[in-house]
Amino acid sequence: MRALLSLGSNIGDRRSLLREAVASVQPVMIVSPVYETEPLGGPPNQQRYLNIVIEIDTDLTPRELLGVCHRLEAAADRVRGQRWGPRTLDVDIIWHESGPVDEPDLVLPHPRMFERRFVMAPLADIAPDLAPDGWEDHAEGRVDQLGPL
Ligand code: A4P
Ligand code: MG
Repeated sequence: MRALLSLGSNIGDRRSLLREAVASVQPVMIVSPVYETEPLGGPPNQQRYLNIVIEIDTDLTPRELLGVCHRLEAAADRVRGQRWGPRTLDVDIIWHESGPVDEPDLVLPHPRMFERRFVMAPLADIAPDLAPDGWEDHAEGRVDQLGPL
């Protein structure tokens, strides 16, 4: 089944952290261009993020995939502190072909994706079918495309 993940990093060697995460999720079908993005939410004076979206082909259920996301974050030595605070690696599930999920600790499609240019710009590059017309008008935050990972 098709699933889309959003990855972001704003501490450490951001590009290497994204590369290592992508290399350890298999099979990855498509990797978006890398975007450098303005931090949304959280404390002031955070570094800019690097963000990507990837499409994977998976037999995992959304809940099993959430476990994979948390393992990838742990492998990047992420320390959970403040919500929306700086992080070595954040991996969110954006969308899963099996359909919507609405549980306390897992909501799909990701409820905040349409407001966030750091998700929508790379998503629209690789999965335009999931980006509704006019998304540009509803998404906030400045993003700059840097090119391939
Ligand atoms: N959770 C619920 N739904 C999902 C889902 N679809 N995918 C739960 C992944 N997780 C989901 O996340 C908290 C809990 O959300 C998870 O344990 C999971 O059970 P977290 O990663 O521990 O905490 P967080 O990331 O600080 O909170 P949250 O709500 O996930 O924040 P966001 O919305 O992910 O925002 N600015 C830029 N430019 N780029 C970024 O990547 N990221 C964030 C994080 C804020 N600002 C950013 C960026
Ligand atoms: Mg998260």
